[in-house]
Amino acid sequence: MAVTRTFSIIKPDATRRNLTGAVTKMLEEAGLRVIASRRIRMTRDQAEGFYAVHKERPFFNDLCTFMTSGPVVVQVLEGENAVLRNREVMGATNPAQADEGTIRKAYAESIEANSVHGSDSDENARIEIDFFFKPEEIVG
Ligand code: IDP
Ligand code: MG
Repeated sequence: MAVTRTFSIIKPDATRRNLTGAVTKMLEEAGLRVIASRRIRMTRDQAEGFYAVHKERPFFNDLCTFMTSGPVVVQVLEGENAVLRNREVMGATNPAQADEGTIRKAYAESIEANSVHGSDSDENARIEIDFFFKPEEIVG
């Protein structure tokens, strides 16, 4: 298996409850290494651009409002098969369906306020990393 990269966001519901460290600990324990990290307040434009693939979905407007409602922590994660590894430790989108031991099972408040984002493919990981980070900000 190859060492690859993925993109993660610790969402406003988690930063509000001071869970940045707790979420990051679960990522690290899953074998992922934080090789870039920045706490930001997303603008509406950033949220709409980042989630453009979902713009026809009924939850798009609320999702952009939620993602701009408080600080988020954007991160680049590196590890063996990082995209899949991160999706496994994140758990299902809907926390009611998330497995024990996952971040969303432990911390998510709802299907919307579900504590973390993670890229769903290597190609999207590259696009999402480029959306928030310059190459020199990533130190692997
Ligand atoms: P993912 O984050 O597990 O990849 P996606 O389907 O890509 O899930 O959806 C992006 C985000 O949109 C979710 O993490 C969640 O915050 C929000 N979302 C997804 N489905 C719903 C829904 O049915 N209602 C409200 N928000 C949703
Ligand atoms: Mg997704």
